[in-house]
Amino acid sequence: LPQDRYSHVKRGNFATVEHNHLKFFRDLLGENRVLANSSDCQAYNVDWIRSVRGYSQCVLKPKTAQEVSEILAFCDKHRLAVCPQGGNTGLVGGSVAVFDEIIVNTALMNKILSIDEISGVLVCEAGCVLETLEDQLAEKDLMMPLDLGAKGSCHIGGNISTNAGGLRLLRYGNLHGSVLGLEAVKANGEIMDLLSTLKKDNTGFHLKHLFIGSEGTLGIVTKVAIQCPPKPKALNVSFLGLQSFENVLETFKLARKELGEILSSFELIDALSLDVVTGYHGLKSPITDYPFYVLVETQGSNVAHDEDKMNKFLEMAMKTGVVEDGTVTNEDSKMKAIWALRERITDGLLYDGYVFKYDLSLPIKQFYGIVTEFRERIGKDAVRICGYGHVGDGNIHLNISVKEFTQDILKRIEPFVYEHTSQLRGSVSAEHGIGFRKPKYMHYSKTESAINLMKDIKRIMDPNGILNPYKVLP
Ligand code: FAD
Ligand code: 2HG
Ligand code: ZN
Repeated sequence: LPQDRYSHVKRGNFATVEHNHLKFFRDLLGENRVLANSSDCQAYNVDWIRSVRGYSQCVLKPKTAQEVSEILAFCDKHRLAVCPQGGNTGLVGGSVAVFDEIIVNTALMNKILSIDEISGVLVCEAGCVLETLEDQLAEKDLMMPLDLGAKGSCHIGGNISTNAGGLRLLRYGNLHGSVLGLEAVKANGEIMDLLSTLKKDNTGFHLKHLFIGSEGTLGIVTKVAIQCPPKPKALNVSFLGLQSFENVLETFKLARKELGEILSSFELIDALSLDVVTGYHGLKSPITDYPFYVLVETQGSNVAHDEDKMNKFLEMAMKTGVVEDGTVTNEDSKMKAIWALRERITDGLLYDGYVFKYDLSLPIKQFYGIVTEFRERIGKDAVRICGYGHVGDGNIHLNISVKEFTQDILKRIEPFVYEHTSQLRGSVSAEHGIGFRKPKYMHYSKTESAINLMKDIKRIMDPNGILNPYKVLP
């Protein structure tokens, strides 16, 4: 039975969706925005990496905060559990139902409300797709302060709810900094208007932060105000080949020193990660084979100045021998092709079979050690053990792929991977969140008192626990 699928998680004491509930939703949203048969709901029940599957028999597609408010007030009153969903690209199983929770999907809340060309403030609804926002802002010489491989599908509300990091966090910071305000609906249906567009506002507790990164457990984000940087006039991307991880670190140090304020990204790809995209996707690497590759990007406002800096950085890196080969470009199509080598690793890995994913923050010097450690521990029993990620943010993506999932391999990876991270005072979830897959590991990165305070906040904001149950909190 669906409700007995997990030994460690039992279905909560929630009501089951019935005809009278569906009638209420249909009266509120109309026929087309209430999906209530298994085949229509199927795609909304499976996550992007196909690692979890729910049994929701009801997907709702509100268009306004008022509709979200009426849905949640009704669900709270009738003890119906709810799973908020954006683009469903989350990587920790937070965005799909675990059992039969009602899925509230934000796809139709996709209006841009305003773009202020002087202050660079964008106000939009939560269901706007990140790439659409990027395209619209580009017309006004602005850009989004975050970018990730899932940009074509993920929603800004989902990004905020996961506090997504992405490829340029090193330069533009995380969403706790760039989100100026937001509107969210609490579990009881109350609409919280925190949609400030002010840069400075120290009037009391900064409540917006409760919704940034809480993965739909405290409310449904319906609108956002974001500070957007100007679109850079000058862009350069270099792709470098290196012999060792020590050389990667030396190169990072040099990049920070020589590129200074224009450094916008410093990403690592190891050889086995590159094989994923050259092999499965048929992408071409612009340089010959190395154990490590680094993608360095600059964004600035002066073409000649930026090129000078990038060239000087490359010259120094090659002269000292830390970088052995490399290519640099400012041509749009070539930059895109280089970025694809980094962005398409995640979907390529799925062709290996089942993928164990670990999204860790580690002290930068010990950043890659975890990959070598696992190669020794698991060796040929895995199809691939690779590491890539955001060197500039101390965030590695350790991926261990196997032909198919087995408990034996799982036991050889966990809890060791979390213990190791905890011993180094790292984070067991750098940017993807906790979702359904990791609540029981949160204690490796958070103290008991911190977890208890989170539980207290949850009780105050969602006393009946209807919002994303089984997720985040242990
Ligand atoms: P969903 O997957 O739909 O939901 C994610 C979580 O947020 C769920 O818990 C859901 O319940 C909740 N949620 C969604 N919308 C709302 C809302 N409006 N209100 C309240 N709760 C809500 N992440 C990074 O941090 N950095 C990366 O570089 C990165 N790259 C990625 C690349 C690929 C190819 C993929 C597939 C994923 C990547 N991710 C990355 C994962 C990342 O978390 C998501 O892509 C993105 O932030 C989630 O947005 P979404 O709209 O798809 O949210
Ligand atoms: C990235 O940086 C994403 O590409 C996904 O965060 C990481 O696939 C992963 O493990
Ligand atoms: Zn990442």
